[in-house]
Amino acid sequence: MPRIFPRPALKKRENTFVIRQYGDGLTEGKHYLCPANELSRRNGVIQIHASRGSRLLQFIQCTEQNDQSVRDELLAGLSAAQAFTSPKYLYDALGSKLFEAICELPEYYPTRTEALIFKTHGRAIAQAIGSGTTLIDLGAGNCAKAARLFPALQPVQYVPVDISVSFLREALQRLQQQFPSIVMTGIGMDFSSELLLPDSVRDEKRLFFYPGSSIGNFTPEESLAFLQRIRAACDEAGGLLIGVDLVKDKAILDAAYDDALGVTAAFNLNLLRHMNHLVGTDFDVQGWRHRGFFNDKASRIEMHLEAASEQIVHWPQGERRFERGERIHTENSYKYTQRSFTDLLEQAGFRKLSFWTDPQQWFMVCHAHVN
Ligand code: AVI
Repeated sequence: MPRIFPRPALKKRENTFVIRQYGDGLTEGKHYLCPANELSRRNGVIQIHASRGSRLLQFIQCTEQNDQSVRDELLAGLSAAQAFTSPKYLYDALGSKLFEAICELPEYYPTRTEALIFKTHGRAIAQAIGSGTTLIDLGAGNCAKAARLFPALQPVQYVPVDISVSFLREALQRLQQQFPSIVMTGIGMDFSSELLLPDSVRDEKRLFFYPGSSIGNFTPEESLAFLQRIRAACDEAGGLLIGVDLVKDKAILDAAYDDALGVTAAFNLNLLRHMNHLVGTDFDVQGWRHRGFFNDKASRIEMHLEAASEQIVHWPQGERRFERGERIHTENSYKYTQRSFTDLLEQAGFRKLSFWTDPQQWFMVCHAHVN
């Protein structure tokens, strides 16, 4: 256990990290400063030295946000011949709320269809996995989807991972009270590019949980690399539980990503506000239109922002002119068949695959073993 200093005792200075730690007699909800010599770094991952046996609710911020690399990435995309942004920039605070609203829309079937599959086949899914897992929830958000699995799965440790530990704090505190026997470790990490977990995450029987068809937001090449990283992070008893959206009628897909209320449009347009904040661009949101449609050749939904009239966008040290009708490509959401996703999993080295689907075969939950 590190000695952890309550906030008044230590001012933030170079080589200290603000960490938050709860439970085991420590005051709940306080921030602590932890001197660098009580943390270690392995390949850039910041770790707190906490004893494995202690029942702690622990939060670890692994990936450090680098404002300059965010600016460089966004401006490179904005300046490309075909302008693009990574879909991760759709999720500022407002974007995350708009995404939650999308999940409630009648047109957006994935969330409720996946929930139906878990409800209908929960017992069979838990049987395929077995008990005693280290449940690693990638993109955990409010942790609600994984929490529904706790009674059936009885994980030994629950490890929600999201871009920032602060997103996880409230949800995890609540869950720890509800499930006091599960060790909980919240991790702040951009897991889309690396998956180096701190030592306090058990190696044994890791089950990576990636619901919501978020795998669809990677290109197939990125998906393969991501699945390979997951496989490499598992021991012999490890596995993956993943939600995958399936190819279906174009009209259903188009409506899911261009709803009548315009919530998906707001979600997409909000990216421009987020960019103005991150890189100092002067996008005028009213000058842009949402486009969301299924591209059946590429088997993916594409989201774009289209200039409604000529737009000149400025930022410190640069500008770009967009003709009327010119687009910024903001997101892809790939749709798979059971066959195409099986191929991807097998290529990544997974075995013994099980699939569960809904009566309309719109969505699929899949469990895959490492061995
Ligand atoms: C988070 N992800 C799985 C959603 C999707 O369906 O691709 C994001 C989204 N974009 C528009 N609507 C929802």
